[in-house]
Amino acid sequence: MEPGEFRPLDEKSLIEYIKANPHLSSLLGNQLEELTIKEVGDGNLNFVYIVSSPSGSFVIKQALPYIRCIGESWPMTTERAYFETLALKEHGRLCRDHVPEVYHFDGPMSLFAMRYLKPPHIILRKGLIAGVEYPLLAQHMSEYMAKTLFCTSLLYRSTTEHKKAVAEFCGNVELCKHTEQVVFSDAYKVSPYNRWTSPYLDRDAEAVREDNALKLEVAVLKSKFSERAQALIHGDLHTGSVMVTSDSTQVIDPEFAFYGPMGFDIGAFLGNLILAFFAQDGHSNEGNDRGLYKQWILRTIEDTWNLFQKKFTTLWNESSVGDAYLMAIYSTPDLQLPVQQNYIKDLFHDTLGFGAAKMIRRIVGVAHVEDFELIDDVIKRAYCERPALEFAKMLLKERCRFQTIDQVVSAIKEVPS
Ligand code: ADP
Ligand code: SR1
Ligand code: MG
Repeated sequence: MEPGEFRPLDEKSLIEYIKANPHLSSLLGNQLEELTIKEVGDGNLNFVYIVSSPSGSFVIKQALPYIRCIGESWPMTTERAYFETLALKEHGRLCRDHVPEVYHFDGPMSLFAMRYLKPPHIILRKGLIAGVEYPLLAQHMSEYMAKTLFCTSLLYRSTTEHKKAVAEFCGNVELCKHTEQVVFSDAYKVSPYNRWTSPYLDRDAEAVREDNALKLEVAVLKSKFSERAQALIHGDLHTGSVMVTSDSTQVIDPEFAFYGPMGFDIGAFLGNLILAFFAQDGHSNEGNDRGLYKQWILRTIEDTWNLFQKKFTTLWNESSVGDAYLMAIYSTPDLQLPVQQNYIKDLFHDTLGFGAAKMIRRIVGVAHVEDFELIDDVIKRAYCERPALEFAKMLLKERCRFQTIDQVVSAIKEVPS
């Protein structure tokens, strides 16, 4: 094996790779004879291996030069592993409790090693499908989002620090272009990649493509996504990017990270919770109508936003050292409060708009979510997807009429099911 050259690994060749790397070997207590390696990647893009020995463990994630769930026909830069590592390190520094530690990075091989999130950690989306409540989820996710977003914004950073970091993450352009295409464009036009629960949603997908008011609003969001370097965002913060137990919440998979609008992260998380809500009827059975669970999801949506807003404002009050709102001008009570209120109001409307766009792309775009896909009965699936799509279209177009998250939750409750 030549060092410094890219080669895709498999469960066998990874053993040789680890043996040739003293740091990785030492993480396994140098017990390489009793190594187990298992590929577990169930995400859309990459290959993920769990590596364990009797004395240690880690996860290796490798990016191949294409999108895994589509195949080699959709090439994708392997540099994404570099940006994922960079974002994990930066977000981990700011929020140690909710981001796995990175142990190793290999640029030419487009791979990195990180902490293995052991069972009972599971992907949040799977827990939501199974109907499991996570009492600390809102607390943890609001903390993660408040810390990572506030501390990488101009509310906390100097213009010089901020511009330098923005410039570095501009290198993640291919992943940004991918999101521009699949979230903000393809769903609104005919695209060979689009799919939906056909024939039941044929007319609904067509209605999205014919909705000019919707297209005007999504253009506003696309422009904000491409042009606003507000903070270092995760960039793909759906419920498949969070691993949970009843007392631990870990955010993985920030390969789409770049300096973008904060609302794209908060919206991704809340929008995916709303999808989980609408999917519940498809997972109900005689023993459990999922009624109580739906209420828990709605409470979690409300708590996440309200706690985020509180924590973000507290950080602002305690550490307003950035160049955006200079203390010398804005520290007086008659300015500080309105400045914060305006900022949070805009962020709330961005959150709703981006959250709605993320819902729409998961119903009529290329990549769908297991919340709906695991509903085997396609008529039942379409029956869950249609109200979710209708709600998302309304939310995207009318986001600015909502003042509070409980108004949004009330609107969800009013959707006939
Ligand atoms: P992709 O970039 O392809 O979306 P993910 O980062 O989402 O890949 O990881 C795919 C799967 O690998 C996850 O759904 C999870 O099951 C597993 N996984 C990823 N990172 C870890 C980790 N640190 N610990 C345990 N399992 C992990
Ligand atoms: C082909 S689109 C694959 C999607 O999976 C990732 O999680 C991103 O959301 C991306 O858009
Ligand atoms: Mg993923």
